[in-house]
Amino acid sequence: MPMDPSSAMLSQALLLLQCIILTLGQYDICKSLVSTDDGPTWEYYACQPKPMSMKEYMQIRVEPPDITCGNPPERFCTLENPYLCSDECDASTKELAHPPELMQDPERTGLITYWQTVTWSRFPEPLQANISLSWNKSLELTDDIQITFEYGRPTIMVLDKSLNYGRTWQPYQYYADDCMDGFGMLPKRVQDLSATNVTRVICTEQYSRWVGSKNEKNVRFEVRERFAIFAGTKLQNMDNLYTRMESMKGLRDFFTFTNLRLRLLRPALGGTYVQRDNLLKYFYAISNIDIPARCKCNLHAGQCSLRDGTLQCDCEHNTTGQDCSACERGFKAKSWKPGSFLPTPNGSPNICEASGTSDNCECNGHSNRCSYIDFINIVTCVSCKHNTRGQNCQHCRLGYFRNASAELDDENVCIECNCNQLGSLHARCNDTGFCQCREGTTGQKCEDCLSGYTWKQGCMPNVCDDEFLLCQNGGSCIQNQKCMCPPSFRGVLCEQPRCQGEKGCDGASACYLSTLTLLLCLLANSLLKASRLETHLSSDINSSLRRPKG
Ligand SMILES: *[C@@H]1O[C@H](CO)[C@@H](O)[C@H](O)[C@H]1NC(C)=O
Ligand SMILES: *[C@@H]1O[C@H](CO)[C@@H](O)[C@H](O)[C@H]1NC(C)=O
Ligand SMILES: *[C@@H]1O[C@H](CO)[C@@H](O)[C@H](O)[C@H]1NC(C)=O
Ligand SMILES: *[C@@H]1O[C@H](CO)[C@@H](O)[C@H](O)[C@H]1NC(C)=O
Ligand SMILES: *[C@@H]1O[C@H](CO)[C@@H](O)[C@H](O)[C@H]1NC(C)=O
Ligand SMILES: *[C@@H]1O[C@H](CO)[C@@H](O)[C@H](O)[C@H]1NC(C)=O
Ligand SMILES: *[C@@H]1O[C@H](CO)[C@@H](O)[C@H](O)[C@H]1NC(C)=O
Ligand SMILES: [Ca+2]
Repeated sequence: MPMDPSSAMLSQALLLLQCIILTLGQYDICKSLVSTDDGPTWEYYACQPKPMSMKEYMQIRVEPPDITCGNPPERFCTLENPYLCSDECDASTKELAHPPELMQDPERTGLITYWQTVTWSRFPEPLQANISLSWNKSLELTDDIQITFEYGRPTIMVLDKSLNYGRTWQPYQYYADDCMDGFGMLPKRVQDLSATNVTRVICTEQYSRWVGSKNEKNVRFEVRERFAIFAGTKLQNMDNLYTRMESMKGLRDFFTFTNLRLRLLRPALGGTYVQRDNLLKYFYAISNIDIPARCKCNLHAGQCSLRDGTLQCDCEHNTTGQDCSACERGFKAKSWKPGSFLPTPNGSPNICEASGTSDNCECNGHSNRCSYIDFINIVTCVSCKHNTRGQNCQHCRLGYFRNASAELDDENVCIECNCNQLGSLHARCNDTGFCQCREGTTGQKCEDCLSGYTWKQGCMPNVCDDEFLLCQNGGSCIQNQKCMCPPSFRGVLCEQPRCQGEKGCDGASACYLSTLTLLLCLLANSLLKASRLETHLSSDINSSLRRPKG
C-alpha cells in the first residue's frame, strides 16, 4: 500500500524518535510506531517508569508524637564537646526549630537542615523513636537508601518495610554497633551474600560504630551491592539481573515496598558508656532521607505521576489501576498478567486484549486458554479461574453464586455459598446466596434452627420444651433434647414407671399397664432378691432391657 508523503514523513520522524528513546535505557518505552509493509503499526514493549527521588513524595510520621525537640525549648550538647552546651532547640522560633519535614527538604549547599529529637533526659528508659515513611503506592528500590544523621549515627536501629500500606511489617535490615548484643545476630555485610541468599535479612555493624559525628554520617540500605551480585560491580550486565528478577522467587518483592519505618532504638553514645551526668548530648538528628526508587507498574507503564495527592502509574497496554494491576474494562479477553523482562532486551508487554471479538473465545478474563473440542465443534475456555466455569467462564462454580455488584469479568464475580455443612442439603445456593436447608433449619446459610428445633450437629426436633415442659412425672427438660427422669420413671418423656431388675418386668408395657402386673413385678422382684440366682440373671436382664421395645 503506497503511503502519502506526510504519513511517510511522520513515520520516519517516529522512527527517529524511537531510536533516540531506545538509547535512553532499557524498558523505558511502552510502545513505538514501526513501519511495516502495511504502513506504520504500533509495537508494544514491557516498560517501567524512571527512578525518582521518592523523598519528595513521602509522608513522614514520627512516634511518639512529642519526640521532636523544642516544645518546651531545650538546650543540648554535642558528643565531641559535651561541655559546650550552647545549642538550643525551640519549636516556636523558625531558626531554632527542627521539625520532621527537614528530613525531606532539598539540601541547599552550605545549609544543613535537620529533624532533631528531645535528649535522653529520662535515662535509663531508652530514648527511642520511630519514623514512618509512606507513599500509598508500591515502589521498587533502584539504588541505596541513604539516611544522614547529624551528631552521630544510632548505635541500635532497625529498618522495617511494609508491602501492604502499613498493615503488616517485616524487618529489612538490622543495624547495631554490636549485632550479637543488640539483636542476638551474627554481624554480616552485603558482601557476604551470594545469589542464593541475597534476600536474607542481615544485621550489619558497618553503619553504627562511633567514628566521630562528622566523619561518616550515613546509614545505608545497600541496593546497588545486591544488584551487583547479578549485574556485576559496575552494573554492566543488567540483563542478568532482570532475568533473575523473573526467575528467582522473592527477588523482585525484596526490593518492593509501600512503606518504610526506621526504629531508632539507641542513640550515638560517643563511647562505650552512657554518661549519666550529661544526658543532654544524647539524641537523634536526621538531615536527609534519600529513597531512590521507581513506581511499581508491573511493566505496564513508562510514567508515574502525582494524581489526587498519590503517585499513580500512567498505565499502558490497556491496563488500569494504581499499579496497572488489572485490565481495563472491555479488554479482558485474557486474564491480566504483569509484563515480563524476558525475553531481553524488550521484554513481553502481555497487553490486555479486547474482549468480545467473535473469532476470539471470550473467557471474561478468567482464563488465558481455549481449547477446540472437535466432535461437538466448539471452542471452550480451559481452566477458568476465580471460581468460574462454563464455555466462556460465564458461570459460577458449584458452591458459588454470582456477585450482583460485580461485572462478569471481575475477579470477585463469584462468591462462595458457604452453606453450613450440617444444616444444608448440599453446597449449592441460589442466585442470592441462599442455601437449601435440611428439615428444621433456616437462615441464608442454614445455620439457624426453626422454633421447635435445637442445634445439635444440625437442627434436631425438640423432644421437650423449657416452657411447655412436656416431660412427665416431674422430669426436667435438658437442652430441649431429653427429659431427665426421676428415679422411678423412665422413657423419652418419663412416661414409664421403672421396674428395676425384676425378671417379670422385662416387658415394660406389662409393668405399668395394670396394678395387677405391677404387683406381680414386685413379687417377682422380692423372690429374685431372695434367690442367689440374681447375679447370674442380671446380665440377661440387662440385655433384655436393652432390647428395643416393639
Ligand atoms: C515503634 O513501632 C513499634 C512497632 O509498631 C512499636 O512496638 C514501638 O512501641 C514504637 N516505638 C515508639 C517509640 O513509638
Ligand atoms: C491511596 O491511593 C488510593 C488509590 O489511588 C486512593 O484511592 C486513596 O484515597 C489514597 N489514600 C490516601 C490516604 O491518600
Ligand atoms: C550466603 O551464602 C554464601 C555461600 O553461597 C555463604 O558463604 C554466606 O555465609 C551466606 N550468607 C548468609 C548471610 O547466610
Ligand atoms: C488500548 O485500547 C485503545 C482503545 O481504547 C486502542 O486504541 C489501543 O490501541 C489499545 N492499546 C493497546 C496497547 O492494546
Ligand atoms: C462483589 O464485587 C464487588 C466489586 O468487585 C467487590 O467489591 C465485593 O467485595 C464483592 N463481594 C464479595 C462478597 O466478594
Ligand atoms: C433465593 O432463596 C431465597 C430463600 O428461599 C428467596 O427469598 C430468594 O428470592 C431466592 N432468590 C432467587 C434469586 O431465587
Ligand atoms: C447391668 O446394668 C447395670 C446398669 O447399667 C450395671 O451397673 C451392671 O453392671 C450390669 N450388669 C451386668 C451383669 O452386665
Ligand atoms: Ca534537610
